[in-house]
Amino acid sequence: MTAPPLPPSVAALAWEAAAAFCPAGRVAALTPLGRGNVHQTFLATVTGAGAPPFVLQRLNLAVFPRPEVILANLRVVSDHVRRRSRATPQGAPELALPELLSTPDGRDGFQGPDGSWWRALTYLAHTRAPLKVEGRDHAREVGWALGRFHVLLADLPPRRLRDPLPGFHHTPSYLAAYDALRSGRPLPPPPEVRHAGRMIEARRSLAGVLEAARARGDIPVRIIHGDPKVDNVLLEAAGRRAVGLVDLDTVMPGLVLHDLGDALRSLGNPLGEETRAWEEVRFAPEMAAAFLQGYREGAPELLTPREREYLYPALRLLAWELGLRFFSDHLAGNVYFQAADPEHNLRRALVQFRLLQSIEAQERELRSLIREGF
Ligand code: GN1
Ligand code: MG
Repeated sequence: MTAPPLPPSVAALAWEAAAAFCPAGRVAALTPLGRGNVHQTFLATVTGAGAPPFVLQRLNLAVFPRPEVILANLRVVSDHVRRRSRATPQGAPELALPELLSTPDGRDGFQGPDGSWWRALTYLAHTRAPLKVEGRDHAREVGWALGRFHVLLADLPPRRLRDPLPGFHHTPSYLAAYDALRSGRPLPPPPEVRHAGRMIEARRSLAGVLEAARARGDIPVRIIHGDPKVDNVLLEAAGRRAVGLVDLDTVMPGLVLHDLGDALRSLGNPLGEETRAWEEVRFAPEMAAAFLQGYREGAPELLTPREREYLYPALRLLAWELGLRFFSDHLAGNVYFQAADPEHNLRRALVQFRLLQSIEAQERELRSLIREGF
């Protein structure tokens, strides 16, 4: 989505923050970058010192009230992956991650006089991040990158990371928050709103499927990305290989099934999650098959048989969970996900619910391609 224009006071702060990370050069331009729903992101170009461009982000403190936690986690994760990454024939790491830049006095963040928090990250140049799946090759590359990411972090003790977002991907909590928001009141009359409400009601029992498995000890806790949607995987600008992953704020101890379900619901939707044509949305099994093939190449021995059994429920769950989160935010007045207009989060929810119906209609085929894919 296009970020709303910054109020002049925030724009002035953005320049001040950028300058704080750039003592040697002069910041020449700040341009909006990416399509994140949470932080505000800019590319800062620098003149004068031959310094490379960098990424500047104003952190969303409503979503991440403890910026020091996400900054510390990012250091741990990027250091670990850099050390573990094998080198490509060109000498680059097999998987590049953005790294934190610090101010000359050694701080990882810049705090504005208005309480805002800003951080600077290395910009991974010569890459692109398609918003929607472009084809099977792309889906396979996304799978490979996520598999490598899981493997490279598999020996990092989960206690090295702090929980940046308590309750993230805890689906029963999202359902409880939805119920609290409704507090027994009927939904507003528009048919799309009623449809979204029914999509939630009819699947209440789905909410606990992974949490119950976690509580029984059926599936292990591992370090996950948390938000491996298709546009968080960087491809070579002039090629088709995946070369990096971005958006590491939700890297945390969790269930890889959350990552796998989220990546699948994202790249299995060729129209993309921002489409207005929500009634046309379909889940594409051939993309799922290519993704799983890539994941197996990246992480050949990681998943246990039990995790594989939960892959179909996880895919269903993650499409439903995101629909529930978008719809709840629509009812709450768009307080969490940045919205371009008042119906934006409703449309996003309808996209996920239509995807879910398509997933459910193809259950047999999907279960069998998952069985064959591993
Ligand atoms: C949010 O900001 P962005 O777009 O990277 C959200 C994810 C959702 C995603 C859907 C911290 O991520 O969980 O899957 O939107 N991130 C957070 O586009 O809630
Ligand atoms: Mg994100």
